[in-house]
Amino acid sequence: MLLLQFSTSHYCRKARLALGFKKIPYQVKNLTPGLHVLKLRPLTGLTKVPVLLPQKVGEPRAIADSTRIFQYLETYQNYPPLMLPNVNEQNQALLLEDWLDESIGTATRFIYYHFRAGEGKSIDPSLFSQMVINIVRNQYNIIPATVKLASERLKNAMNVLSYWQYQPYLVGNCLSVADLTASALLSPLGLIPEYRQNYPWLFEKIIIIHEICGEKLPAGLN
Ligand SMILES: N[C@@H](CCC(=O)N[C@@H](CS)C(=O)NCC(=O)O)C(=O)O
Repeated sequence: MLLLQFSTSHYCRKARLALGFKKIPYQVKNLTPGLHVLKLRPLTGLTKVPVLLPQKVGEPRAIADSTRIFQYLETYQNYPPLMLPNVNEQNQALLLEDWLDESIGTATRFIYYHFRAGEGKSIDPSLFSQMVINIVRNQYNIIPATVKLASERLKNAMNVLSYWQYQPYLVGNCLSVADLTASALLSPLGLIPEYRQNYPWLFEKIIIIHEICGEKLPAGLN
């Protein structure tokens, strides 16, 4: 299998966690932001990574979107399962996945790029890195007012998810789409001292799940 990705994308990390959890061998191809559209649009009709190419006869040519990739991988190889056996618990896990994908993953993007352009500029002050950061900030309208909204949203998310520190899994008795999604989409916060200080339990969970999935730890946690 081949995963088309941006190396820094937390949604691509989500797909890698699932591939690693299921121990499915794969390769990655890092696309160049901007030029990625030329490759992706003809393949999927969409413009976002991750996109998974199964590269096998009888399998779909391309699967776009991390949620669809999870669903595909579950049918491709159901063990170890990503979906929970109890229907109510599985629905709860899917709800958490969707909330994390659509709301929280975008909020972490705002906080992360704001940090990298300001307090965290010294992590990579190179002209190229700052140029990429500024392109992303413009693309998503990352300005102080939207960053404030994202920060409030994340504070609420931490309250909602805080029960996780007292139990091994977000839903039910085994690892699910919810744990993998939270680990990937909140991982960019590991670089930001304020979050590491306030929510040490979150980063303990992120580290454990990365170890289970055989995925390299995100920056700030290694
Ligand atoms: N809902 C999508 C979100 C993926 C996403 O936002 N990808 C970003 C990178 S983190 C992207 O490809 N952006 C480029 C673009 O929008 O053209 C998923 O879960 O896969």
